[in-house]
Amino acid sequence: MTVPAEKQVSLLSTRFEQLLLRHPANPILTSRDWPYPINSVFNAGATLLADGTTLLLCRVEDRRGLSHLCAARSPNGVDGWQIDSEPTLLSDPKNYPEEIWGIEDPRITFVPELQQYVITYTSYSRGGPGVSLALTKDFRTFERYGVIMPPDDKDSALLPRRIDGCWALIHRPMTTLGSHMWISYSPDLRYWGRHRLMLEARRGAWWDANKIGLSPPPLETSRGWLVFYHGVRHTPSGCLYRLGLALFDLENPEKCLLRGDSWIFGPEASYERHGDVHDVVFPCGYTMDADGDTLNIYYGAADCSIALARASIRSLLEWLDANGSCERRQHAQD
Ligand code: BMA
Repeated sequence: MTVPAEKQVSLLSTRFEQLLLRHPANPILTSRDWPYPINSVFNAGATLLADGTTLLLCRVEDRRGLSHLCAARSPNGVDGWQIDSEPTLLSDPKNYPEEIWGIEDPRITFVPELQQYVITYTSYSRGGPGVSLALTKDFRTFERYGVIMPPDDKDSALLPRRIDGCWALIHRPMTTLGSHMWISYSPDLRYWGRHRLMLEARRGAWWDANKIGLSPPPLETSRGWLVFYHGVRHTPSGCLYRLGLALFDLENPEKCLLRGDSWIFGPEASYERHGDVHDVVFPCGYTMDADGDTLNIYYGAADCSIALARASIRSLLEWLDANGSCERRQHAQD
């Protein structure tokens, strides 16, 4: 007898604590939902608008292989999506040459001080991927600040408030020593400095060895900044993208308080295991329910679709208390 794919997933999953629960309607958005011809839709930034609408700013790949961003709005964050009838934010290589090969993987931070959403995204330049920033009030018009971190750099998000008077940006420069998470500071969102290593990829056989990156923007909790990050494991059959959890000090966000040893979410369902790029779960955003505890995490699945998983902030913190340490980071630095 063949066990249906979804049953196999739940059999596998019951062996570990399930912190992120997949929505039964997954995948919630695919290329078939799009009002114009596209290859794929994945890796979406997410936010709740003032009227309670869920807005996803989706990475859409066309059939040249280049990406742009397109907004999808839903009253409940699961279905009934109203998708912009044409690209919402297209690359503009005439004015921003760093966007020549498209724009990708947006993260959205609502900044109360500015009363605007700050979007950080990957601009794909001739020199490789860099980080660009744009501001918007309504996801219809955008003020572009251009490239703020030169190549190779990506996986970036802004903290929603200043730290010690400065804006703080997490990002992932690539170096010959590995791909680690860094944090940089700015007085005005344009000029960045005081670069600090924030979280290192581990080494050897670890699931998050050699290459990590921020997933959605950090979430401010009373215990610290809760950070989902992805770890990339290189295997003979390709890369495995999984999700880990860490907690950072509220007023000193480069200080790691806790880091989980194991991943908390990885590709298991068929739409995560098979696609344009197999075995990828890649969240770029979440919304929070009115209970102040439930997170709706939106993630790209296998670079082909957008899926939704729910998690409780309280349970994530409890899991970190039981499973987190920062010793290994200390060792790595030593
Ligand atoms: C990463 C990013 C993501 C992508 C992932 C898997 O490097 O480029 O956009 O989802 O690879 O292909």
